[in-house]
Amino acid sequence: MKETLEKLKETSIDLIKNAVNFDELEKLRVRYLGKKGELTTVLKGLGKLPKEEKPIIGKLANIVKLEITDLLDEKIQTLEKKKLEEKIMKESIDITLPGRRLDPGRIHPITKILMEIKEVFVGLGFAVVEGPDVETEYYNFEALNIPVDHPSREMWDSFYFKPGLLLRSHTSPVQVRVMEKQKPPIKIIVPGKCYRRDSVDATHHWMFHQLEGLLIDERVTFADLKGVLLEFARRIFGKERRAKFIPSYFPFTEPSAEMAIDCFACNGKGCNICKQSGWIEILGAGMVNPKVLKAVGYDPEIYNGFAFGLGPDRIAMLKYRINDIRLFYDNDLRFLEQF
Ligand code: 2NL
Repeated sequence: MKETLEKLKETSIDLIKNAVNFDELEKLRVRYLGKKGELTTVLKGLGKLPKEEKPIIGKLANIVKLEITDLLDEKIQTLEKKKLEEKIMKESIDITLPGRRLDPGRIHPITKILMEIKEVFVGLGFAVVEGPDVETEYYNFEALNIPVDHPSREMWDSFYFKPGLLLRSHTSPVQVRVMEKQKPPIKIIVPGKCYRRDSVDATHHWMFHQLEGLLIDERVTFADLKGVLLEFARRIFGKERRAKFIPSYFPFTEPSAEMAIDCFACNGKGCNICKQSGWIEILGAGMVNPKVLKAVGYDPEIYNGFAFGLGPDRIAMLKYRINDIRLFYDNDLRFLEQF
């Protein structure tokens, strides 16, 4: 009997030690300590033993039972610990894994050129002003000395909401609004969107940008205009640029001129960009027409000034060598991602 117990103890300890999961462990518990378990059977059979063996075997059987119970408890704890460790391993974050790449987007080429141009004029002391895209005929045309029979006032050249109300065809009305509200000196630039009923092609779009400038003070000269605009041209297209001013016409300036710079691509020798002429027209300008000054209540005998208008779309096309204005407005990432 004693040997049976010793053997039972040995195998059970061995099996419990080698158990790899709770299932196996539970089976072993039933096998030894269950109602019909091997050890239980021994304990139940104690009564049938001879009197002198009873206490010895009984004591031994109880020791074995305690040992098995302890070992089972211990093993349960070991398995639980192992299970927890596995869970932690599985759920932990691998901080060495590279993160998902963010694509934060980028600056649109028109925005980029506007930032560059604004930087130049702000550096020269100009303030940046913006105004409404929807304008009245008065601010868009009348105050700017654009006569009623001027072609741009016809229905097919501007987007009208109703008679007297339209999408602005240039940014000039904003300057008129500023002059109405403020006394000279005035030194502003006005960037913004403009709208005209043009057919879309490589150089035209029904929505485009304009940036106009206005300087009003006492005794302003055409030399002031040339100084400011030459500085602008050199800052955007290179400090070696030269400029020429070609007589032109605008209803809101007198005299008026187109400003051309020597070609920044060929230094005036003649190339594709300047169409072999060596010169590139970059803006229109002039001395503000006294009629415009009168319309906003300024005395042209005291105040005068210069104004200019340029197309950021065109400037960006020249500077970044883009040959189609539609690329700015198609929202094609293959194009936009290059900026
Ligand atoms: C061009 C020419 C120009 C102006 C715009 C202006 C505005 C006021 C008074 C006088 Cl309020 N003039 N603006 C003057 C000359 C030319 O734009 O070719 N732009 C793309």
